[in-house]
Amino acid sequence: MKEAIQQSPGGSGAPLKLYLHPLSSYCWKTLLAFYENGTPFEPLIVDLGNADERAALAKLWPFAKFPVLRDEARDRTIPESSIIIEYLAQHYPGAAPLLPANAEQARETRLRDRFYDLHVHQHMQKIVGDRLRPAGQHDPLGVEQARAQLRIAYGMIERDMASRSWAMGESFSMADCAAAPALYYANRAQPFGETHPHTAAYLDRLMQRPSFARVLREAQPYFAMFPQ
Ligand SMILES: N[C@@H](CCC(=O)N[C@@H](CS)C(=O)NCC(=O)O)C(=O)O
Repeated sequence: MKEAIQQSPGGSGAPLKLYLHPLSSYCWKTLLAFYENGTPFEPLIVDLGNADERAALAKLWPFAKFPVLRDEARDRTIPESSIIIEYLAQHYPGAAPLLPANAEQARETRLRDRFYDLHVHQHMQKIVGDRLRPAGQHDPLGVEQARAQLRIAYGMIERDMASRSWAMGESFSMADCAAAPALYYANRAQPFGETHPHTAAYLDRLMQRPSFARVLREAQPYFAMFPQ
């Protein structure tokens, strides 16, 4: 596994190791949380096409999906992007709380995080993933169903973002960490720039945010690998 992402301050030797790939949308979501708070960590790039690296990741999380966080100081392995963000908020809090202390607002933030993962991100992955399937094994019905679900989600986001800067209002939160990669790649899979101006403006704000601009900059050398 390589370390090709610029180290966060104090990164090398930091107790937190993040297994990731710089092109992976769910990894972007957790990178945003690290960068928002300047939390030191060691990025470990996993090439899933390499059997040894895949096996090493599967030892930590048998599904061999990233991101996976390893906290050496606490001897804990944490999979799942939302749970990693919650873990950081709990054990390594920074200046930018990504989950509100207020229980009602925290639940609402989790709902929006789920919304972006399940109703945008997942459908985007279905469309993009279908391009990687071997000839003769595509799933046009599944892709059309994913597109229909995305259209519903875009309509809901458009209504919400007409009156707010970020997913939860005026504070950047875990829900925005979920929204940024989901909308970035969804806009490539099923563009919304012409039809959903508030959603497009929200994506622009996300892309201008220093944490996400950094994620995109670091992914740049890998973009040629993205299936068109
Ligand atoms: N629910 C998981 C999803 C993780 C996920 O799907 N990761 C993708 C990359 S964006 C992955 O590892 N794909 C590799 C594979 O499925 O083989 C999370 O939130 O972390």
